[in-house]
This record gives sequence, structure tokens and C-alpha cells, in this order.
Amino acid sequence: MEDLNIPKNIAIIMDGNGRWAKKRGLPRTAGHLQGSENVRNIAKVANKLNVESLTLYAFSTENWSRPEQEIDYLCKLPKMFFNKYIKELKKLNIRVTCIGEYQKFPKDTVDVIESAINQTSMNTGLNLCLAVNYGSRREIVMAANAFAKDYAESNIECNEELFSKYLMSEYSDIDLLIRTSGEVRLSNYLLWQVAYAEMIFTPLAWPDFNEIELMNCIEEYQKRSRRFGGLVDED
Ligand code: V0D
Repeated sequence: MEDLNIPKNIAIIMDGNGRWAKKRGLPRTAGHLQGSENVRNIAKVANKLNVESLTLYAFSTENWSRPEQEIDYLCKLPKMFFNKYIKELKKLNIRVTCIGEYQKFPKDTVDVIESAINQTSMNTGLNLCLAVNYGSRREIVMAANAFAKDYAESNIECNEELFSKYLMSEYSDIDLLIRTSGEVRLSNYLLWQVAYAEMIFTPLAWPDFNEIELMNCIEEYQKRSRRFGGLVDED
């Protein structure tokens, strides 16, 4: 794998945690717990590779329809994650941010998330961005409303660059999107931001997606973008 042309902004749909657990005769919650361990592992690798941002789909606006006890467990994950890893994230210079309306979560969950954001806000390494209660259409509609409000009294026309600034995500261009566990769809994730992204769909469940698999995805990304860059010569 070449060092140059590492994708700067990577997004992952972390699917297959429930299936991973079921295959082992474990409750779905065990899959979510293993999935959160993998968030830490993959964030460490991305940070080591000098990736700029890693945006992970942790909870979608559609996930509220899941059984209540599964929701209760998911609400506890940010706290469990931070109790265990905040020290390490700080040491690794990783900056935690969030997109989505995470304020709709229970207050203690919101407090933990905000504390992590605040404690790492000065870090300059990887931006580990967690999408929590996130939906892309919702993000776009909120941006449209905010833009309309700001420019109500002006005759300035909206353009792509200006509109991007109203999105929740700091990074409006994803280079590489990965979805684990075999489904080939976007599920309302970063619709604006993936306009030019390379997309890779792997059959592996999220808890099985390790450092080597991430390297394979980056290699595939590099092959594709080299072909794209070399198109004029090859034709
Ligand atoms: C379950 C697999 C980390 C996907 C990963 C709110 C689903 C594990 C977090 C986390 C979840 C969220 C915010 C934050 C720090 C960590 C997390 C949820 C689910 C639901 F600031 N993993 N994780 N949050 N899963």
C-alpha cells in the first residue's frame, strides 16, 4: 500500500453487529458492544495512517423503531466507550465530534458525548466523528432552513460551497465510503457528502472488519483513483 493517496475523509456504515452476535448464539447487544470495541480499533489505525476524518454511522434516525431494550442499550454505549477509552483518545491526539441530533438522547448520554467533544477539542490528529441520531435528508432540510433564515433579507443566491457550510459535518467531501455486512445501499447516510466518493461494500460484519480489511479497502481505493487519474493515457 502506498503512503501517498491515503483517502483523507473516510465514512463507514458499521452494519452487521446483530448478525455477528446471532451467528455466535449471543444477544444483539453483545454485537453492539463488540462493534464499539472495533470503533476504537479502526480509529487507532486511521489515526496512525494520518487520515483526516473518520465518520461512523452509530445511530440513524430510523433506529428508533428498534425494540426498547435495544435502544436502552445503545444509549449506554457512548458512556461505556468513553469510560474505557477517553484517556487513550486524548493520548493519541484524536478529536471527537458528533453529527446528528444527539440531544434527543437521554441527558446523561448527551453529557458524556459533550464532555468527550470538549475534552478533545484541541486535538489535531484524526477527527473521529460519530453520527448519532443522524439522517442525511434531515441534515439537508435543516441546512436549507438555516440558509433561508440567514439570507432572508438578501438577494444572494445559494451555491454548493455556501450550502456545504450549513451541513452538520465539517467535511463535505467523503473520499471513501465503506459499508460492512453485504447490503448495497446508503440508508440516508451523508447523501450530499458522498457525491464523488469511491464506495466499497464488504460482506464482513462490522466486528470482523479489522486493520487488514481497512488496508485492503484503501488499496482498492488507490487502484480505482489511479485508473481514474490515468484515464486519458490509457484510452
Ligand atoms: C452500535 C457499531 C460508539 C454500531 C458500533 C449512540 C452500533 C457500536 C459509540 C459512540 C454504537 C457514540 C458517541 C460517542 C462516542 C461513542 C456508539 C452508539 C452505538 C449509539 F460520542 N459505538 N456506538 N454509539 N455502536
